[in-house]
Amino acid sequence: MNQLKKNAQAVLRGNWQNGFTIPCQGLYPFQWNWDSGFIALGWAHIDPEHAKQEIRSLLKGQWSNGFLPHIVFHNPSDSYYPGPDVHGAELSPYSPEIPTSGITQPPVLGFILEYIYKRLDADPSFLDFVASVYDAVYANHEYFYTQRDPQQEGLVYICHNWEAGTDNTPVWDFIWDTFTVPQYDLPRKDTSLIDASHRPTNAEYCYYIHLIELFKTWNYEDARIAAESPFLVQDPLFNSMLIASNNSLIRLGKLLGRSAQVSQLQAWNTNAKQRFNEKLYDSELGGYVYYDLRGERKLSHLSSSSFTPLFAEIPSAAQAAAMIAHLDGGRFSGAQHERLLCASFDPTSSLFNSQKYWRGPIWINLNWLIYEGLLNYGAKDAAAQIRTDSIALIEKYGFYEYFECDRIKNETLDTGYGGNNFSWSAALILDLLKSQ
Ligand code: 9WN
Repeated sequence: MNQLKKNAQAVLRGNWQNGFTIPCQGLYPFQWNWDSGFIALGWAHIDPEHAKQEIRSLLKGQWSNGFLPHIVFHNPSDSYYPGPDVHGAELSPYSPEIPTSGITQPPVLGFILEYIYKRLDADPSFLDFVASVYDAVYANHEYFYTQRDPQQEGLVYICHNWEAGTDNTPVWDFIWDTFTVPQYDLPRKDTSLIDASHRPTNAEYCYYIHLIELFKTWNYEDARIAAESPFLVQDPLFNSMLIASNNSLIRLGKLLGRSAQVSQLQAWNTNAKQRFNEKLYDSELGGYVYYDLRGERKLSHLSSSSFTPLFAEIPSAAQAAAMIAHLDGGRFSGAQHERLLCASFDPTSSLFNSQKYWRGPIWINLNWLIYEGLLNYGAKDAAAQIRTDSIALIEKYGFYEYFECDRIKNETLDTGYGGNNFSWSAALILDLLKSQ
């Protein structure tokens, strides 16, 4: 265990760039939004000052309307496509001096602040730090509820697959089917850095780039995006992250005497949790699903995102039991636990692919969220299983970006998938090793 800890620390130190941490050398050479949150939690186990710097650096990219971009381009690099010129965030009147993207990612900062505070045993100096960034994180939540919820129902939308963080989940296939896009010239770098068959296809990338091109023609104006974007989805993972972060900001806000902000957060959350359960729970599948707000239809497929409401304490006991069953002898684990937890997409679906990016492989950040979520509901066996599987994969292969879930295939395999020395895999293993 000690060696594993040392190796995890070495990954984070190796990816540290004097103020922030890149997710992975070469493949992801900038600061990513939700990566940074998980990475900051990892730093809290090594050096809390680095955790604070990580968060401050991310907030340097915040727009004046509260929006927090998915990438902050602190320094130039030509090893990633698309870079700042393609994103063109400067077209928005709200964008900051520093180059950023114009799309966001799951809002994890609120709960990350609370986790770090807990892991540091309620250190008062960390609470001072929380006080110094509280308004910025709150402004980000306010942005979501005022700009990303056109029907004022308590659920916010994402307008790009990269906002989901689960970039090529098969769920998006049903969105891509609804519109056509030009063939772009794609100077991709990722496919020459790692096995191209594990990455999204060029056809999928044309959709990704087309959406960015559309948003630029609208100067990233939210009202225009809400009215016209062909991709407008309510994502159970994204909304769970926002609700969990609301929960944390409420608790931290009480400690800090922020009563007006706490009342507003409580009002958002009451509404959000109720609507989430009414709209995103699929009782036939026994889990939460995505809602296509443009097409006004449920996208009824289970993925690892389906279980993340456990983390935000949204499900009732009965709903939680249905989800736990999928992980403990059900379709995600297999009846004989022939699959390690937790596949990123339903392994019984014809769209499942155990090697391809978000279409099946195991991701450590989702495992961490589900682990913590299972503990919220007292599901100790399933929690222990997902923790053990996560640690075993990293011990066997190293700190890869994603992993094979099939137990038999893992017996003969000698590598993880995607990038190696991947920061959040290291950061969250540090946290999992700490919590039992
Ligand atoms: C696009 C950095 C990011 C993660 C995402 C993951 C991947 C980027 C890409 O890498 O996405 O944002 O180029 O593939 O899907 O979750 O934040 O690690």
